[in-house]
Amino acid sequence: MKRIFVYSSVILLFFFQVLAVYSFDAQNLNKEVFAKRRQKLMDKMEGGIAVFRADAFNRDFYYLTGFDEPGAACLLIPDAEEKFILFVRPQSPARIVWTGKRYGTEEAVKVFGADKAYSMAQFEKILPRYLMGKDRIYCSFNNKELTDTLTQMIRRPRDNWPKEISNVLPPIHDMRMIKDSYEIKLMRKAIDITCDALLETMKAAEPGMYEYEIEAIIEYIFRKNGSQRPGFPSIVGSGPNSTILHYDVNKHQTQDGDLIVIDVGAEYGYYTADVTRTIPVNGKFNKKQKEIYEIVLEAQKQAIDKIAPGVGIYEVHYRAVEVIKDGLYRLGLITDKESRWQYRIWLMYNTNHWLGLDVHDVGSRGHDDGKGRRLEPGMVLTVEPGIYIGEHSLASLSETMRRSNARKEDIAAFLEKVKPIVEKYMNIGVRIEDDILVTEDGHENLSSKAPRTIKEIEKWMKKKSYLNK
Ligand SMILES: [Mn+2]
Repeated sequence: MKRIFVYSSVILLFFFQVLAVYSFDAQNLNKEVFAKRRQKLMDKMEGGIAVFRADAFNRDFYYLTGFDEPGAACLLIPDAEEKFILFVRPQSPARIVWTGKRYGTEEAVKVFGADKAYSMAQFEKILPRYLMGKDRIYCSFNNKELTDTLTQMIRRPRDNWPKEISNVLPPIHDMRMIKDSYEIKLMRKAIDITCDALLETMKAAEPGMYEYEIEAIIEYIFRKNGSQRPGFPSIVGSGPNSTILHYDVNKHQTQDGDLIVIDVGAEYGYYTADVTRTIPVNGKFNKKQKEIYEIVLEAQKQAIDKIAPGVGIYEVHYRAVEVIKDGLYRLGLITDKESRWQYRIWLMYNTNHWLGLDVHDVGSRGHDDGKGRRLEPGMVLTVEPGIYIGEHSLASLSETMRRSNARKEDIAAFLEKVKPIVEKYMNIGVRIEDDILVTEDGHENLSSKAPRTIKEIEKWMKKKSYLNK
């Protein structure tokens, strides 16, 4: 009797074990978070019906549904009893053998909270039934195929049939700009993992290592800590490659004396981090590297200090630019602080972008009055000034100049003056990037765990990593 009890307990335990793994995603999904977002969007709609279709994973679709399988569609109908309709790939035992389980229609209701679920195969057939009686359709204008199909459909004159079609993305992207507490939790995790990877890299880096070895350490720490993947291709650029903004070939061997720009981000729960640190591969910044590094660090600090609700995102950028210009002028890399083109040779991009489900997250930075979009609590943005002095920098000058009003003789005089200074700092590229959450009374640097000061970085680089013994 006792023995039977033990056996059955083991079997029961095994059964629950399987169930626990099986329903991992279901347990993780916070249904209410997604329901709230859908309701918020429906509140912004003027009746009608929103139609979404995601043949591949789509971030806007995921944001509203939490549903992450490809081959899905969804309807949102504010005025109906059944407001949230999901179309999903059906469960198929024969398929499970090859590719594993799908959610299927049953879980679309149970796990994802759909009021009704259908097989995706029925989408085209069932859709007209839901369009009937609605005066307006909302859909994502990014999905050209769906937009075209729906436009065709409403052209056919019918009674009780939608007459208008509008883009549903602007209100969704406005919502996505302000992160809720659920999103901030995931972003904190993604950013923490990224900082841990950078710390391990600081310990492990040594001259002679290949860039891809450093990439491997970064991405090992990502996966080890539960990140699904890098949110974007990891950038590990050493020496001359440190001056190439989106260098991701990562195939060169580091040389003693190189700086390495490491621009990486773990993805966690579909949210990505985006953090950059620049480190000397041998563990010590030399004098010239320090001079450039300190300018970038000061620019980044002052830009971050500015971040608070009500401040325009361009004001943050221009704060960084002012500090960079001062520094470049001091070193002789620009000859005129007022020049609108000189500093752009060394810093050629806007130093902020939104961060979230996308690494360059949705939402415009705004243009209206030159200050840009005003910051609000819950926004997350990166601050990533840099200075890049490469072989190509001056060569690209004539191309850059075509877009400015710089006079030929001014350019010639400038080149004459700065050439020797450029030689001095050749192949030094520095970028420092942190992820900043706008809070009610200012901001929080979510990536402060990864050291930025020269002293701290050099201290960390003296330690040994367990990964390169
Ligand atoms: Mn970035």
